[in-house]
Amino acid sequence: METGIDSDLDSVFKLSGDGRFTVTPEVLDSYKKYGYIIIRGLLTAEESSLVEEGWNVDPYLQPGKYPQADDKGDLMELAVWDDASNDATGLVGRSENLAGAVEKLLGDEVYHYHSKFLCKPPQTGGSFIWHQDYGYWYHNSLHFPDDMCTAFLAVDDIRQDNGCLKIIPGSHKCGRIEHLKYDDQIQADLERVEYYKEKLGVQEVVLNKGDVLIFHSNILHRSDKNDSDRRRLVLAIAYNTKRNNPTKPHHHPQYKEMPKVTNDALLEWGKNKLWDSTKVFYDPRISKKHMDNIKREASQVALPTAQSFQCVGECIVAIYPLYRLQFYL
Ligand SMILES: O=C(O)CCC(=O)C(=O)O
Repeated sequence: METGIDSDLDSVFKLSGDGRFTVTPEVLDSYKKYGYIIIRGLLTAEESSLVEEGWNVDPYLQPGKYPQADDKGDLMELAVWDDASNDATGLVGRSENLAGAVEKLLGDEVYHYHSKFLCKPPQTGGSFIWHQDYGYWYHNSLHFPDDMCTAFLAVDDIRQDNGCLKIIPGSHKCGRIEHLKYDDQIQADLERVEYYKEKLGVQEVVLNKGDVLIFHSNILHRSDKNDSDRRRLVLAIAYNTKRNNPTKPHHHPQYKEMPKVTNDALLEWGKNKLWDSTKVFYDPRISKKHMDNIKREASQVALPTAQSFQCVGECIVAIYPLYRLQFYL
């Protein structure tokens, strides 16, 4: 069952008249029930454009961009960094409206685990397979999935045709699902995913520029290739709580205080646009090495791959002459 019309979405909220977001008991209940909330219009068009400049023109970010191919070779462009920073992206991630809401949803002080821009260029931007973020974060010595979430901020309008996120609402209640190796890809156990899809439905998350989806680290999600002529740019900010400090150091940070800023800090920054030279961008080779380790540990699931079809084909070609031969014997 796939839904996806805007009005079908549960868990959708907006700012109050004074531009603040409040986590009311209803918001909290919704997050606990569905594992996500959407805040419409977290950023105005002007604020969203400042974030977009982070991707387009931040001179420190440009060399941090790297391509990532999906299983079909379709390319996305990414940039990943650990420190929240003092420029456009960091000031959104640290804002009272966003970081303050996340603290209320998770019930503790939060820190910046990492941020990334995910750009699906028109026509070529690749897909993501079914996974839970905690399916991977589990391997980083993090123990409490309820203490982690991602804020998925739409920097462009995101529709079905440019690769919107698909989520299974309520799947955070299924706990961490085994992530298995299918061919060369690590995905959530697809037999279980099929069951949850049937039981809970799939929600296509259509967002307007400036909207944010905040989702639990165990929500199952995926997205399709960008088949449109429009780019799909997202800023995804991952948060962790102070009390869930990873028990072993790894390639993302341990707890470090993340001072919050007022909601107008982004527009103030926009007056001078001083890009933060201290941001350290992630080397994709580290994440490749990390994923290779996870792959080594994961169980392989046999799939009818193109290779096995080819193998069956070759057998038929080999056996057919023998079959014909019997008529002559
Ligand atoms: O950008 C997307 O569509 C999905 C990204 C994602 O799931 C991830 O980075 O874990």
